Amino acid sequence: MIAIPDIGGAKAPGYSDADTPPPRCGHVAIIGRPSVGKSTLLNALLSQKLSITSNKPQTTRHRITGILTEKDAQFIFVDTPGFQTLHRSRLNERLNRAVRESLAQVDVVVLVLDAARIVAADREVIALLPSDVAVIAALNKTDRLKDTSVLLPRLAEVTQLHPFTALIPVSAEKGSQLTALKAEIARALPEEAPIYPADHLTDRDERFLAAEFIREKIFRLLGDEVPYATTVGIDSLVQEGDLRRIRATVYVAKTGQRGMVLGESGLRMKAIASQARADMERLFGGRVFLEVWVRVKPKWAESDQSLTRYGY
Ligand SMILES: Nc1nc2c(ncn2[C@@H]2O[C@H](COP(=O)(O)OP(=O)(O)OP(=O)(O)O)[C@@H](O)[C@H]2O)c(=O)[nH]1
Ligand SMILES: [Mg+2]
Repeated sequence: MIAIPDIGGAKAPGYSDADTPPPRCGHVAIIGRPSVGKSTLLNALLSQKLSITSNKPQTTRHRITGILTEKDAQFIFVDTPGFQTLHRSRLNERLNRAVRESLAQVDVVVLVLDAARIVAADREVIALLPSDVAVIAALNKTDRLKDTSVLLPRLAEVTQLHPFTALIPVSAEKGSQLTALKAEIARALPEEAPIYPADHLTDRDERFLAAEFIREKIFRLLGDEVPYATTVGIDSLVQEGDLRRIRATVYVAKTGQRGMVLGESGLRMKAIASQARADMERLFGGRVFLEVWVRVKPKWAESDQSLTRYGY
């Protein structure tokens, strides 16, 4: 469990000054096809960079819980991998399973769509929606719409696809309409006492988050092939005062990919490590010494045994 670092006034409000506990609390799954902005939306809702994002589909490979505690409600958001059916692989089967499992255990679903267009892949996700749970459609990336007059017919189109509780156009990147989205989610949450203390941010530990930040830089700094052949393991994480010493290994599937991750004179690896370290220091609230190795592990994504070992 990682708590929100104290970065001067950014702490979530506590309950100590309230006489009664907040009346609403529940799990909110964020689902949608790849690249619609689910993880960007989670981070925007939390005002924290917790879940990794990139312009490549299937960046997220795990369920990640992000907890937001406000005066009247505790939202336990669950970011999920993009649901996809185009590419079949062992890894994708596990990612889709994670989406299905998330849907089985939630109080509210936020279905993220791209406000610009609804495609067949969105309909496949909609087909998974449970009928007994409130589903709110968030039409994301409204900042990208050149002509906002498309929004009205788009909302009419989306209404036909499922009995949504609400439809909210948002921009996760610009942070617009998030208050309206949160208000709709809160209305659909059960009246329950909070499950987590007010300052808890996620159920994931620092080892997981450290590996994810490294994976994000690989997605952002490498081309279209290598990120999908890559996973990251944390060999050790030792805390000495406010310094964390982290040793990580990037696993690639083929020898040639190792050189691509390292880059000429190791320069790409240097950029990956230094950007990942900056994210870790921000989230963990202390200094990080990061050492990253690259190893070839053929077919890591194709055997159930190694997928389980790498946390999928
Ligand atoms: N312009 C704009 N871009 C956005 C917005 N939200 C997300 N993006 C971009 O869309 C891309 C995908 O965002 P992610 O948050 O990684 O998408 P995701 O749905 O989590 O993707 P997967 O985890 O791969 O399924 C990134 O390049 C984001 O910066 C938005 O509101 N406006
Ligand atoms: Mg994601």
